[in-house]
Amino acid sequence: MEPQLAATDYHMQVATAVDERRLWQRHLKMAVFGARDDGGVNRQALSPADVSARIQLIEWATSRGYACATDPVGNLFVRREGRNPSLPAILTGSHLDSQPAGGKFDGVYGVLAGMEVLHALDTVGVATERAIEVVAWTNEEGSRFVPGMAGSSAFAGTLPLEKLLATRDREGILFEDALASVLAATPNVKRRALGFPVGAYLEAHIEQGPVLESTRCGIGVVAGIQGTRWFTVHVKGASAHAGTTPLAMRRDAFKATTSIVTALSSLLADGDDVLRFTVGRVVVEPNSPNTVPGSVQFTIDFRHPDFEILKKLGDRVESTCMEHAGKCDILVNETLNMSPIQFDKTITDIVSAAADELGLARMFLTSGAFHDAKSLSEMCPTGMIFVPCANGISHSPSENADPAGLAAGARVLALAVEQLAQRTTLSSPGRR
Ligand code: HGY
Ligand code: MN
Ligand code: MN
Repeated sequence: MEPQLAATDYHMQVATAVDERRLWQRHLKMAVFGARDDGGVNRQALSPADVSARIQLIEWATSRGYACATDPVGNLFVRREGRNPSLPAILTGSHLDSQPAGGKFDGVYGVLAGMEVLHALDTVGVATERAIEVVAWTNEEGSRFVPGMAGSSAFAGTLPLEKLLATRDREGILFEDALASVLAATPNVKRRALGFPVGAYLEAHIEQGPVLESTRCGIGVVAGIQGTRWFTVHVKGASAHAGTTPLAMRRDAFKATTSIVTALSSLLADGDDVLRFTVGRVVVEPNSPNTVPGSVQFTIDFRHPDFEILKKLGDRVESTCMEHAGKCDILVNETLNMSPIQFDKTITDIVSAAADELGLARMFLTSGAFHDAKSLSEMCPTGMIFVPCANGISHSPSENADPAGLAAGARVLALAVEQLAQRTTLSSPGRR
């Protein structure tokens, strides 16, 4: 029995025009930029590898006649024109930067799936009312320049441009200087102002968790994103000789850090295993085997889907550090405070309908990871589509996905984006 073709059978043509093989090959090509010996990727924001990935995206875009543009924080846009240029474009995309020991799919999938949407609409010859722009947001990961989602936050106006440009990485390199080298490497890309009206935003991403794979569900309709709070803690003691300094005279910054992290682990313990608490970066100085550490800087990544819990416990982080600092001085700096968000019902309905039209199993889920879609949700109807990744692993060289799964997500994205691009009126954000 032939599957019932959807009412608009050009949808099936568009979905079919998404090319699984091209999508997969482009992932392998992008994985060359920042390739690690262990099969992972180190393509940190505004690095030479990031520049190469940007140049590759621009090449694919210009070979199809799309206009490219970049803004004052390096967000990169690929535009397919619509019939009505006065209507705000539909944006889709994600990020090209990766973790230092990242994988081949986190972020880049959303950019390449967006390019498949443009390609498929061209192949079928579908004109849309609104323009569609594929975007690669700058510095989503936040591992080189803190905080994450920096480019999309600056675009949405929630992170001041001057503050971002003045941010330094751990080598002391200014974001502004690193960006200048990126822009210099792409001189022919049109410059545009920071921020512009957006009709709607839809981002495709690997789930980075085990739910879809374990439930054999190919499409995640993302209902929202849990909240995240980031802190950097500086524990200041005194360097001293490891052999001659009595313990009673020490201001050992590392020993103080162990007490602090133990206390934070108690504060942020959760028998239901919903709360997420990570100390991912620890810098011990002077980092010598026979010198008592005089300084430790460490990071706190705390996440929870419930606003009240995030607030109540997050607000106790600083005092907990102070209470367990011993003879050391403490400086706590909150670098990210992102409340949990719910995505627009308009968007989740369209994504659900697109998955149904393609006969793909789908389920709602909340994202444990943050994404640039959080920034866009402040300014327009926004949503996300997840696809499974192997064993739910991400932020790891063993991150993996399968070609058919990636293509299925891109097909749902194509139908959903096309539908949004045909609508001359779209609700403003916040109408859930
Ligand atoms: O950390 C995050 O949630 C994102 O993957 N950068
Ligand atoms: Mn990501
Ligand atoms: Mn990531």
